[in-house]
Amino acid sequence: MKTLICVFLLLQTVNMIHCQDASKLYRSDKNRVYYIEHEQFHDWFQALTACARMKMNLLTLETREKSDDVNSLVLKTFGKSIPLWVGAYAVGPTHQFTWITNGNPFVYSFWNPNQPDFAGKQEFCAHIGWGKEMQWNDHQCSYKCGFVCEYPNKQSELGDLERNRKYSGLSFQINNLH
Ligand SMILES: [Ca+2]
Repeated sequence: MKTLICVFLLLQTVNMIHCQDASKLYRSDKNRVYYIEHEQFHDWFQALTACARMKMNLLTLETREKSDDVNSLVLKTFGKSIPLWVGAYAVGPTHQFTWITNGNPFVYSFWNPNQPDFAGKQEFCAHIGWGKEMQWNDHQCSYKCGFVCEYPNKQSELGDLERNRKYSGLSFQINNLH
């Protein structure tokens, strides 16, 4: 039985390490933690799933303040604008762009001029990083690029980090913390 538990824990640990690369956790100027995948490209559904596996959400950007914070983090970290999926989808016959974590339609937006254009009537997923200032664009959901995840709320954010740290037995640091 003990052996069985050990094997289970080992598998869980491997799974945890596999799911979250701690070097991709970044702290923003506004003291928020984001997971930014910028090396391995995913389509929108793969990005959604990858965040969920880490008990995170594909990013929601409902305010200018938060959008500016994320844009600033990306531009500072990578030195340029890069396309990254966020958690927004054009829902229903009117193609109303909607945040998938809470179902709210866009109030604030930072679309690149002439976007969203639903090009070819095939662009229903939203990403940031389309233009030098990280403007937004709609793209085919099958397009492959990076993505940004966030913890569901500020309380669980530190709790999850701490749990991951204990669970995996790894010591890691969040980028920009030190
Ligand atoms: Ca477009």
